[in-house]
Amino acid sequence: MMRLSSSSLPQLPDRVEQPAYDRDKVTIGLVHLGIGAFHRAHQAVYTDKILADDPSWGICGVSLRSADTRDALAPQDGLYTLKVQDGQGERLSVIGSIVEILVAPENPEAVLSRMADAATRIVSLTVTEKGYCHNPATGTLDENHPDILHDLQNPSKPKSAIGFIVEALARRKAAGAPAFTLLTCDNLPSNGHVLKRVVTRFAELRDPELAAFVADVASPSTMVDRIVPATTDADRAAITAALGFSDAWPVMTEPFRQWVVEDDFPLGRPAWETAGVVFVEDVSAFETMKLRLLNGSHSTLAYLGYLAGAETVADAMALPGMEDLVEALMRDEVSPTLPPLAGFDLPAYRRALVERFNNPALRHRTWQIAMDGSQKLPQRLLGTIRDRIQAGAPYDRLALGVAAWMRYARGIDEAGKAIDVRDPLSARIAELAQGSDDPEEIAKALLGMKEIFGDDLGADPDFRAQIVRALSRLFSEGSAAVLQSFKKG
Ligand code: CS2
Repeated sequence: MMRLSSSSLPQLPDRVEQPAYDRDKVTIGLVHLGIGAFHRAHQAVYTDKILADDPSWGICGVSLRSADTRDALAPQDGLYTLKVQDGQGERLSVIGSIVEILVAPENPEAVLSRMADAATRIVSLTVTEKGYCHNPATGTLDENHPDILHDLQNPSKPKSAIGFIVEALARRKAAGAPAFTLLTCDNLPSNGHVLKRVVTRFAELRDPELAAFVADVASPSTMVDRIVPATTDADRAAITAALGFSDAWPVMTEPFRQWVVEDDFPLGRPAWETAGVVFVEDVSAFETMKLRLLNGSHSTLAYLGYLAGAETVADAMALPGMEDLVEALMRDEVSPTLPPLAGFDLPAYRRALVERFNNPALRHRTWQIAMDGSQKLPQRLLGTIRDRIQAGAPYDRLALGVAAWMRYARGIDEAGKAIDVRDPLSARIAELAQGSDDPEEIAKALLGMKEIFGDDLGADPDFRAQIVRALSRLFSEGSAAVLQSFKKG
């Protein structure tokens, strides 16, 4: 079987959409840190749509850790297939906007010179929550993070996104070149502010003059949304069969996509609005809505679903009681906390979420969403809980989500088997919570983790009582039975 590449484009089946521009004319204007599946199903797709009008915005994708993506895409000239699917059908497109791929650990210098190049006007990121090397409860730089300590010692051989950004900005400053715009696309509240805060603090630790330059960098906040499960071998085989060419690195996604961006790009930006991006002055209301409704529900259903034996989100939604729980969580507990969005149909948004979670064509594993819970909980569930407490309003479903995280992150499933918990804090969580199976003790130990629960929530007696109640039910009845009790009618 021949490989997908520039030379195979003319032979692809007609139904496969192709880049509508001459890729040889595309030059690099944007460097993206973290070219995982999400970037390739989201920002790279929006950019693919504008390159015919302006070929100066090609993407240089950077992997900060593994060489997998480069190794898979280099023989394919950077091309890959995007499969958009739901219960009704599927659409295939070959995406061509990534024209260079660099692997940071192999050659940090190549990454830094690409970022420092005057033609690079935007540096965007999808490095996941933990990639910001910050304290998730406060949104400030974790100055004891091993990568941060390393990057302060070795500024020209950084490991973290933060280290790369600051060193590249230092080089631009030294060359008298203007700073690029930072564009974070991770699921963090006020993501642009958080990024700006951590890079400025990091620069301060290096040199105060550099910090002044970094403090002036534009760092608009964004809200990104598209559900993108990890690609499987079965996906690769299906794409290869459909294309007649093999594709080692396709991405699977849903029809829905949304990107809301604050319009602050001193060196210019792609005309992404022509591809459906919404530019606004302040993205925070969109961000809060998406993080609390979509991601808050996602995490809740991932932990409860995993514990009840559901492999995918769609399987979890099919558990008796789950859909009712998620609907009530969104409607009664989350929605009243959301800032107003003029003209926005919130009930329709919630209905669409339920439908998206039920998408039968996506095999989105609960285990994938369950990852990095310590980094996700604060913005997905805990902020909402704080608002409910302040309003004197009930929040038992939200508390159940947090308790399910504890039950999961402790690392032992309902049958007594080990769970493969992926979380930067997994070792500490296990140490704190595995010694006992008493809900009181587990809640007490985990609520003491201030980097997750802050100084306030962990010490709130009502919150603790709710967590203990939910955890006790999860231990004594099991997740499936707890879910059943939410079943309507
Ligand atoms: C998910 C998100 O993995 C997760 O934690 O909740 O990746 C989610 O699919 C996206 O934010 C959807 O836009």
